[in-house]
Amino acid sequence: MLDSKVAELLNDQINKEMYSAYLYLDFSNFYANKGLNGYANWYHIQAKEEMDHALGILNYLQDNDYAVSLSAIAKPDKELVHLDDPLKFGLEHEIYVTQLIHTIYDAAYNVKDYRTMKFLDWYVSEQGEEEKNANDLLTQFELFGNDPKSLYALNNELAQRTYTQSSILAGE
Ligand code: OFO
Repeated sequence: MLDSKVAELLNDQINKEMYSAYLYLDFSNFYANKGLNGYANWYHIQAKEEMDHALGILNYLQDNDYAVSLSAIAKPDKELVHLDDPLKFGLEHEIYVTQLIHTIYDAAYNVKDYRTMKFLDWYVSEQGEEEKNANDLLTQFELFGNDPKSLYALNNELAQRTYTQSSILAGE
């Protein structure tokens, strides 16, 4: 039986992960409209991964006999103007999500909920990777994004990204 505070935080996190997916779809649309289909592809796949993260938590709550309750997903509210705006907001957003995951981890730790801590280990590592990816995207753009040929090459590189289902759902 899950502690009610831990379960509520996990339930809220489903919404936060779905919002992340929405936010990244918004970034993808921005780049598609700018003709940068590689960047659009990268964020489209990122959105799918975020949905996997949401489903991973939903499954965990269901497996632990918690009645999941879904709430409305907010409209992405970032004003995107410059080509690097999504990259900056993306890094900021991942740092924020890391804090959310750590808050749930703290709540689980406080009630000695070792099962949830073990479950959240995957999300803790994933956030480390995602902060790094977001930081790398921004650094590459800062280094090369102002040169059209380099931007063309970067965009082509990002077009190669393909989706693989997150391992958090591998048991499905
Ligand atoms: Fe859900 O992985 Fe980052 O935000």
